[in-house]
Amino acid sequence: MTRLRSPVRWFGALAAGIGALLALSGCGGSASGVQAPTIQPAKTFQLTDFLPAKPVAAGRPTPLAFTIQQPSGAPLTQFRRGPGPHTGVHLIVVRKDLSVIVHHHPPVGANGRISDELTLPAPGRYRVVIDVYPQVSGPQRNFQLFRWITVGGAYHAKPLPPFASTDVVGGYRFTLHGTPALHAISPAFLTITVTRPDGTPARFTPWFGALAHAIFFRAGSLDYFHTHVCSPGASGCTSTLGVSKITGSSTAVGKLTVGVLVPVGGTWRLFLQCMVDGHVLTAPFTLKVT
Ligand SMILES: [Cu+2]
Repeated sequence: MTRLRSPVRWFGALAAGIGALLALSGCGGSASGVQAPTIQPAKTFQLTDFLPAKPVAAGRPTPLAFTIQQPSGAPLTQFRRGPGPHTGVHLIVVRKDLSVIVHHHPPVGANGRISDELTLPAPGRYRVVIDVYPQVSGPQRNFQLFRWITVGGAYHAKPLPPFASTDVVGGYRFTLHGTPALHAISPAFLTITVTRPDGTPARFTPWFGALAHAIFFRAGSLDYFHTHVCSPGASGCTSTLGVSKITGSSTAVGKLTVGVLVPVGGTWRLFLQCMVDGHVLTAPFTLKVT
């Protein structure tokens, strides 16, 4: 999905280059009497008036705001709605070394302005992924827009932890069963069980429209994908990558069948997020994809 927009950007750059060449060679001037074609910049969705515009301080609440501009130039104000997770605007901020993740679904103002606040704990660069579900007719599904935020200070990258099948978060134990064999563009499933601190199976509370969110980032390039586990019978839970589709499921208390679908091989970090007993839990797993 991240790749869909690049040809458009490339065309925009090409168009700008041709425009510059025409101007340099004098072909576009009215003096010659030749009518050159007028080439407009490529029309795409883009972010405008993004905040923060400057590096921010670690550990302090920072306003984050932006408007999504439509190809027409007007702000995007209509977003998909409904009970599932594929609605509105998803804001995901990840540190370059994948040691920190923030996942919000900020509200959208009537004028399309999206305003949020986040606290980034440590210096370094953070990738902002804005996953947008517009309410538009036609085949357009969701798309992503990107920015970087810099947190001032000396950056010390944390090495990515190796694969481990168990992750304990706030006393809740996430266990990945079996050894996953994962391949790019090929849908696969991970069976993960979650138990409470007292050992009983965790009961998931729907959060942002899903029982669990599986957010995938590739180490180094920060390629991104996102799948969901929804309540049985829920709609709007399927993620699509090209012609591949995937939907997670939960058939027993404390059990998640998590869909994995990523565009390229490499080392990926899965951030599995769910709400249990009023706590939002984020369990990261390192995965190898061939
Ligand atoms: Cu999600």
